[in-house]
Amino acid sequence: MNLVVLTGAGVSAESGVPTFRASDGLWEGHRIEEVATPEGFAANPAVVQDFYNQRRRHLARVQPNAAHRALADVAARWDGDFLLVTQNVDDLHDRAHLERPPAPGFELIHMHGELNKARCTASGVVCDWTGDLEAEHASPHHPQGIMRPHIVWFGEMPLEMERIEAVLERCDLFVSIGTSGAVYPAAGFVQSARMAGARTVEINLEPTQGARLFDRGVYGPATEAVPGFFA
Ligand code: BV8
Repeated sequence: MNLVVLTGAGVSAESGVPTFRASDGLWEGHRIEEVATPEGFAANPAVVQDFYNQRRRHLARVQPNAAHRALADVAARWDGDFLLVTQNVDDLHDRAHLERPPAPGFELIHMHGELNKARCTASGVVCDWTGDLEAEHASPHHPQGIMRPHIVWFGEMPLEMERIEAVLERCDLFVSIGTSGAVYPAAGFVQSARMAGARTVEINLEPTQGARLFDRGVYGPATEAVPGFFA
């Protein structure tokens, strides 16, 4: 059986990583356009680099939770193909799979990039980066480039979309975990899975706007609902 799991900020919430839809609509005190768009970066690279540096430093202080570990257990014992596509830019899934190595059919895709990576704006070279990035941090790869966060901002194409769509076309079970379904194209994956004839399940703290698109809903904190569902 081919499994696709899509995760969002809700899977990392109980690790202490803030979700996006805070009540005030701000994102850690910033308007999204200011810190998560190419225009915002061009206008004020120092504000954007600092926004990501703060999140990078916070990430170093948190740990994977029972939901990340439950998915790593599934990946270790799944005997078909299992694609875990996350919208999250944290490395909590990566760390959970390091602790519990996956079976050969497993693949993890960070479709919106990764906090602990940076990219040269001139050459596109991506490298691991866990320190602070200064506003005009010169690229070690390319004399004309500066380093930017390896993050997919609004208006930018998510990563590995062809691969994700090819896997969704032969999906048997699609499970969405901890995402509000507010952002496309990720929010459209459930429709692609349904077109492929997959069973679809939403696991979230509470029903989302898109709950009716799923065959089944499992509601509660991810650290309880995810291990429970895959037990
Ligand atoms: C693109 C990286 C095209 C940044 C992110 C109008 C209509 C439709 C689409 C658009 C439109 N106008 C613009 C668009 C496109 C736009 C979009 O969808 N905008 C939205 C706002 C309408 N999308 C894009 O721009 C995307 N690119 O379309 O490119 C293109 C085509 C060709 C060529 C070039 C370009 C790119 C979007 C990527 C943006 N980057 N992240 C960073 O992290 O710094 S988005 C960011 O927000 C996340 O990655 C995630 O994708 C998204 C939503 O967040 P969630 O993960 O769902 O988190 P949220 O807080 O919303 O929800 C948390 C959920 O968890 C809730 O349901 C809550 O109930 C639950 N929860 C909370 N606690 C728990 C829990 N569940 C369980 N247990 C708990 N304890």
